[in-house]
Order: sequence, then C-alpha cells, then structure tokens
Amino acid sequence: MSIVWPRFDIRILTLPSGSARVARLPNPVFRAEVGNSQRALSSSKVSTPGEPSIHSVFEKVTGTWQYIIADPETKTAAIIDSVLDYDPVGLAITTRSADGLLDLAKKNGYKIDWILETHAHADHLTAAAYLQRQLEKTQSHRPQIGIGKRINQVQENFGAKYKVPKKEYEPVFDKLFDDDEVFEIGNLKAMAIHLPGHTPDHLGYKVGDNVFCGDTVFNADVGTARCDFPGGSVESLWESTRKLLKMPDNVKIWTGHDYPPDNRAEPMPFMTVKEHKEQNKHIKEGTTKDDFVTMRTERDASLKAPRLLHQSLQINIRAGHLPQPNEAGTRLLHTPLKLNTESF
Ligand SMILES: N[C@@H](CCC(=O)N[C@@H](CS)C(=O)NCC(=O)O)C(=O)O
Ligand SMILES: [Fe+2]
Repeated sequence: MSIVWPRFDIRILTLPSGSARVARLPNPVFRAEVGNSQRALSSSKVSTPGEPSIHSVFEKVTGTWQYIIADPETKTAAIIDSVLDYDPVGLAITTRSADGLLDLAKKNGYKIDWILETHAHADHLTAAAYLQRQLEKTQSHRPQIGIGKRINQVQENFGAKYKVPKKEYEPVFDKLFDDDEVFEIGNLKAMAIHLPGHTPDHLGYKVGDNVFCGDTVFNADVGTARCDFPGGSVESLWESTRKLLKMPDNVKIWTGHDYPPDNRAEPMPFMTVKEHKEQNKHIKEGTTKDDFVTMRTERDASLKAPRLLHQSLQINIRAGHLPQPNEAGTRLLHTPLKLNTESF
C-alpha cells in the first residue's frame, strides 16, 4: 500500500528581535517565505540585550505556529509547540515538521535546552518526545520538556478516559512550571505565565518583549481560542486576555495557530498588544466581559471537535511518546465511536 502524502508547506520567518527590518506588508499582513524547504526570510542579526532571536515555522496542515527562540549570545534555544505529523487516513506518524525544526536549529548552531508546550493540544500531536530523543543523540545534554504544573489534572482526566496506563504519562514531563516561574534560556530570562481558558493547564512564555501565548489570543481577524474543552472556561480566557492586553503596547503576542480568513493570504505569527487592542475582533477596546462571554459561548456551541482530537490527546498527555506495544506488538490509540441509533 502506498501512501500519498500531502505537501507540507513550511513557512519560516526568522526575526532577529530588535531588528528594524521587521517586514510587514501592509499592516497586518506579514511577509513570510513559503515553500517546501526551510528558508529564512531575514538573516541580519541585530540583537538587543534581553531579546531573543525568533524563528517561526508554520505547519499548514493543522495551522500551527512552531517557534524556536534563541539567546543570540550563547546560542542556547527553546522550541515551543512542535508538531508531529499525523495522517488520519493512513494512520501514519511522520517527522517531517520536527526534522525541519532540527535542521533549523542545527543550521543556526543552536543548543536546545528546552522543549516547551503551552498546553496539551487537542488538534495536533506534539513532537516533544521525538525532538528530545534526537537532540539527546546530537547534543552533549538532554533538553527538558516543560509544561504548566496543572498538566496532571489533564493527564488524569484523559488518561482515565482513554485508559492510558499511568506509567506512560506520569514521568514524561521533566519540568512543571509554577505560575510566574522565571527560568533561563542561556542568558535570557523567560517567564511562564498561567493563561487558562482554552485549557486549565495553559501557559504563555514571556521572553523580553515577546509572549508566546499559545491558544489564548489568535490574530485580530481570527480572535481568540475556543473554551469548550474539558476544564476550559470562557471567564478564565477573558481574564487571560486581560493579562496579555495589560502588557506594554509594543509587546509582540506570538500566537499558537493561525486560520487566515479568505481575505488574508498569509499566516502571521504575531501582532502587538496595541494592534490587538485596536483590531482584535473578540477583545478589542470597548468589548465588555459580558459581550465576550456571550460571543465565545455561542461560537463554541457551533464548533465541531478538532479532526485529530483523540489521537492528539492520547499522544500529548504522554508528551509525544507513543503508546507501548501490546502483547501482539501493536501500538494502539483508541477512537470512541459515535452512534446515532439505539439499535446497537
Ligand atoms: N478545524 C480545526 C479546528 C481546530 C481548533 O479547534 N482549534 C482550536 C485551537 S486547538 C481553536 O481554539 N479554534 C478557535 C475557533 O475556531 O474559534 C481542526 O479540526 O483541527
Ligand atoms: Fe489548542
């Protein structure tokens, strides 16, 4: 049986933070290179103390922005929200997107200290465990996989639902971040910020004047993340958006996904706090909490479950490790059946 793979367009933007050469076409359309090969848009390195170099890589199949953020001085780096490719028809996992991140890190001479997750994603599989295993072989040390400390609630909930043995999810995360915990990426200071709403464990990572906000705020013409997953809360998401929009106007909010509407051709990795306050269709200035709660609740009631919901959750509570093979040597994921008849 031969599997025909979709072409995975990878979009990469290398943004030396602090650079005056940030290319925006016309605002808010962002220039990004598109193609099947890894290409960096900008190679000029103008570094500002405390600010990272940022590479954003778009995975088109699930609309996910993956990031590599690096300390320009020490070349120490973190990968945020990587994707493991999954073909729901062929039931095959491949590592093209993750290998793209590894190539990008290698090309830039980065030493990856951290593989960070903003939350247990319900729409795509994480490549964290795969990246960790590959990097362990090529670096002198093993990068740590980090996530918010409330991941254990999420693991227990979905672990019970999908009958995942505890030993397959308990030891998988190396670092559970506390709220507002400060950690280092080389000489850069990073902070884990609790941003619940989409999921209860959800974190953003702030580095310099950048927040990697995962699925909290999307670009202004998309709005915000859904809150109908277990442990999600529209009220909490509203409060999380307040935390973000209270930051200084120049702070860049790098989003976890982009789903460009028909009138926008290219995915964009970030918009500033100021741009969100002026333009975000769900939370711009003048929006009240009640407006938001009504809008988000109505929208969530109309959304279908993500295509890769079951596969994602079972892999992601394991930090991207695969299920152990059963006695027959087969690795299995569960998919619940929907029955629309009582005759069964
Ligand atoms: N059609 C996509 C849906 C993905 C999805 O539900 N995305 C989440 C983030 S994981 C979201 O917040 N969407 C916001 C919305 O559609 O309002 C899929 O099947 O994967
Ligand atoms: Fe998500």
